Amino acid sequence: MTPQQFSESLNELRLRHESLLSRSNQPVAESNGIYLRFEHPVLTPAHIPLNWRYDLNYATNPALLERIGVNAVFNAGAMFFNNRYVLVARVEGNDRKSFFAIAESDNGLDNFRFRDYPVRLPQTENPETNVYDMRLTLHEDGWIYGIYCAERKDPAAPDGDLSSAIAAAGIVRTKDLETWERLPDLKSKSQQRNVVLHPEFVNGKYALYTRPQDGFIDTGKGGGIGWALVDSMENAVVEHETIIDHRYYHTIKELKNGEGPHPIKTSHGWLHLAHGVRNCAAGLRYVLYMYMTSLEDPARLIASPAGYFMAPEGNERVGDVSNVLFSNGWIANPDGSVYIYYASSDTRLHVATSTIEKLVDYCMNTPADGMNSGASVNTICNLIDQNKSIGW
Ligand code: M1P
Repeated sequence: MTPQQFSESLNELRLRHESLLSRSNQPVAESNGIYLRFEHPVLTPAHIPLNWRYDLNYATNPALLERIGVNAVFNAGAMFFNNRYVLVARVEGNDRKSFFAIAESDNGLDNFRFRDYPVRLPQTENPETNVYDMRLTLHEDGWIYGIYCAERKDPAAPDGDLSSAIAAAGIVRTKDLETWERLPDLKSKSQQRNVVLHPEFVNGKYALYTRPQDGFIDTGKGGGIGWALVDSMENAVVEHETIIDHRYYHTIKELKNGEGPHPIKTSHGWLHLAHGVRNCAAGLRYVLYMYMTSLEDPARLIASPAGYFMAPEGNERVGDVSNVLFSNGWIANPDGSVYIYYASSDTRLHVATSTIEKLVDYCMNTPADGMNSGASVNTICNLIDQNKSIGW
């Protein structure tokens, strides 16, 4: 390219990028009444700033080639901070390494822009190979905690096994989402992924949602979403874990499940968003589901609507790891609306909107799983009878 062509191509690249970043996002008309999906994802690899990907110097990159590719932007922790909607996204490079990067928007629905640099995460003395899926919790102790999966190669893997890994919960905290203090990883007898900090003290202790698992991928005997009280986040140790949301045969969470973002407090109880996984001929299928726990005892289940809340649809079904919806971030607004940030197929991040009122209604009034086909038919027949009795 001549210098003139270089500057024209760069200009084109900038315009395309800017038009993507400033594109407005509208709800799609079709809805089940519970939530609204939006027409565009809020973050994709194409949202990554150009100066993270291109050497923009004509002298060293005269053909304007992309030097550092980004494969996916997904699974974001979320919070409202300093009057902005903030997402801590999982960014995965073409080199398969994930890292965190913060994108912000004024309205939470579109115009998300990444900050100047990705997050430089402090390391422990045993540096991890890969990090992902940060859950953000503004705790009543005044700190914002980020808990994420810290993945390391399994030191006990036999020669030639380059896949076995160990999942642990990495912990950082911050007051400003700029400077991060690394705390020791969560100590637990089992491997852990999808660990989430509850925002309030419970009996004077920090409360964690856990997901005990025997292996890196398989939860094995890990029975579901766990609950553990720990004395301190500076040396967090799981001494005792109870399962609060179990996995069951022939349900959407038969194979495994995991807490999403930290639950939202409502006057009816704590609202939880989680993911459930089942296996099928096409591979693992990840869907989102909800449940509620009691205000008096956040570990006690009070509502468990059957089945999934959201499942992959249309283009969401296709991506790097197809047939996956995953969420680790949502934001409850003061007006009662809730913005749910969910990723599809480990590739891109979307938003869906609902309200506390609708989500509580959904949880409390959707029939629970009867655990067999006959019970499901009875539930439908009861509804038909009720409707017939009022002339429908
Ligand atoms: O690929 C789907 C998801 O798999 C993992 O989640 P879980 O531990 O529940 O199986 C995570 O790697 C997650 O990031 C990913 O979206």
